[in-house]
Amino acid sequence: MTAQTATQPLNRQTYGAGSPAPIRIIHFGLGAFHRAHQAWYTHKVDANHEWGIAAFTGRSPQAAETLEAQDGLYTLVERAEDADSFEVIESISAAYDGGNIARLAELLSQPTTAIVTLTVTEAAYNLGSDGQLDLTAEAVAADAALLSQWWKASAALTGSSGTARRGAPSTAAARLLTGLDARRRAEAGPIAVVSCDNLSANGTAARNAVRGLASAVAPELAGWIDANVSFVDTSIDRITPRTTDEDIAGVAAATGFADQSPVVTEPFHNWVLCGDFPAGRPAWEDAGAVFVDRIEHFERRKLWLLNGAHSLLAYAGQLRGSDTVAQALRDPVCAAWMDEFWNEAAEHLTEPELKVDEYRAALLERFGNSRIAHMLAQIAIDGSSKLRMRAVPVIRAERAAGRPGQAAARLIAAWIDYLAIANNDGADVRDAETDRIMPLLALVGRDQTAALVELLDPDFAAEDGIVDMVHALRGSFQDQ
Ligand code: CS2
Repeated sequence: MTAQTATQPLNRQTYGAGSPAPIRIIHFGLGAFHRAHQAWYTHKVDANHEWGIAAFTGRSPQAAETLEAQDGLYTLVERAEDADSFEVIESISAAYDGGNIARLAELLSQPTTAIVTLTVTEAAYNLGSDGQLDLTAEAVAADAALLSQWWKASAALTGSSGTARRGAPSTAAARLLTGLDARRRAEAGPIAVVSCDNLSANGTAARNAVRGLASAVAPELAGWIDANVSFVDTSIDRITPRTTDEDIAGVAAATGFADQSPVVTEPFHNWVLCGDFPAGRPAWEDAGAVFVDRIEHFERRKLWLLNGAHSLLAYAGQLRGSDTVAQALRDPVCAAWMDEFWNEAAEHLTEPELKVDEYRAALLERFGNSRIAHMLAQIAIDGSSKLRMRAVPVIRAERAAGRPGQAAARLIAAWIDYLAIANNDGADVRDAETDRIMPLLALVGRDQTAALVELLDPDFAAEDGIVDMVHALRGSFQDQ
């Protein structure tokens, strides 16, 4: 494309797109990742415009306003090592503030609505270390109280749609539960809920979050969910850094559209799904999605090799002065730690179809793409919930095999050093569990290490040698 100077706004009229496709998919978490992944897959396979998405924001309502002003359209920039390519994505038919529960309920009451997808972050599931919904978490407790009050007052569960409701739930599980209750009352039939967050067994995680809340506030609804909601497991993959002002200017210069909300992503994409779609689905396989009967090993490969390495680079790399993934990879010390971590994890990724050597080689290329400025500080957010998926299971598997799990322990040590240094410097600790982490950072020495290891996994603190192994690795990041 040639560079242009004059730009025009991006919307269905200026772009010459047809009317938005009818809404059949509801999405929670209108971030860049959703738009680079599920919305892109849907766009690719929906030439007849049958599968529109209604996307609800999670934490930034502003995102819905910006996208609505463009009739849901946005530019996807595929950033390869040598060049960018640009494509306008048309699959989002409407964007809403996540607090718009009335609209959510209305859409979920339609029998034509077939799928709910989620990208709400690992931490937003509010699961405890036993994998069940943590009903004591402040936001969950507040939503449970609110829903009980609504349903008592409106007798919603016995059939009437009830009186005007005050307030709105803030957690994804409570919002979804409200929508599912509307669907149940409308007798709109079964539906698939598809978690696209980086959690192992993410379908079960979504079920535990939603069903856990239903059991606490409306057991009858829990029964309806068991009979009517299919929770699909997925492994999702596409590296998508946050959009910068420079990206916005670059899209305008290259395309002539003043898109206020483009997304930049890598060319690679992968989506593995396992589960039923009782009300139908787009033919995502036509864009490369893979439907399997068994998914755990694919999830482990992605969570350990890609995400685990990301977190290791995020903490160790920043401690050693890097800002991006590609920079950290150019630091031979970080690269060697990552390799060691991969070797350790690979011991437990033995199914031939995982093709671990090829996967590792591809990851080196993807991480090395220096035109993707994937900020380590972004990856470092919410380490507590991420490390429970990315480091803890590798240590467990290693110890079950009679080895210490040293490379995964280094990831935990780097996380603790990173938090301790941020705290000493008065910087923000960005983690959904900050309230639990901050008092632990006031401890010193081995006590601090033990407390943070215990936060990740209560069993680890008692298990011989784990805390000492992590503690011995602390303080080793800057001096090599
Ligand atoms: C990253 C992921 O921020 C993070 O925690 O590890 O967002 C990662 O980029 C994606 O899972 C890639 O598919």
